[in-house]
Amino acid sequence: MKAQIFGLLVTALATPALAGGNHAGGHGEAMAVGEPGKKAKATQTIRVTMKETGDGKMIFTPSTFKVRKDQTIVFAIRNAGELEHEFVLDQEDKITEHKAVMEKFPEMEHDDPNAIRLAAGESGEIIWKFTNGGTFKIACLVPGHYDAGMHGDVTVAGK
Ligand SMILES: [Cu+2]
Repeated sequence: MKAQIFGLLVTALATPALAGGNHAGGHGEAMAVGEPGKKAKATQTIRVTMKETGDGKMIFTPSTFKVRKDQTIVFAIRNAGELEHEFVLDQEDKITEHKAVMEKFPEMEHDDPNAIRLAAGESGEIIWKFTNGGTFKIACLVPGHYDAGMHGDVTVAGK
């Protein structure tokens, strides 16, 4: 239900260029960034910490990732900060759309396989299979957090 509402909001907010565009995937089809993976197929675990810093920034550590196409990764994510944070993995234009929706509707929660929201001190994981080469983003879309530094790049090698 929440996911459906989110989909409608994103559609409503999409710019004409995006709405009329021919971006890979399209509505209801495979995501360019990949698909939920199976833990038994994972070949690497990447530990990621989310936190605020003493000088007012918010960060992912590490914030750059290099993986290979068709690799399944376990992202073991820990919120070591004092605020709630989230880890969203997606292509850059989807992150931008989602960020705009979150700024309008900050209470919105989502329940997507490519995202996890963690309270202070909590840990969780996302198991993801990267099915396309390219550069993708991770981000925290709690309003203000992206602009405080909470984003990073995932480079997927291979075509
Ligand atoms: Cu955050």
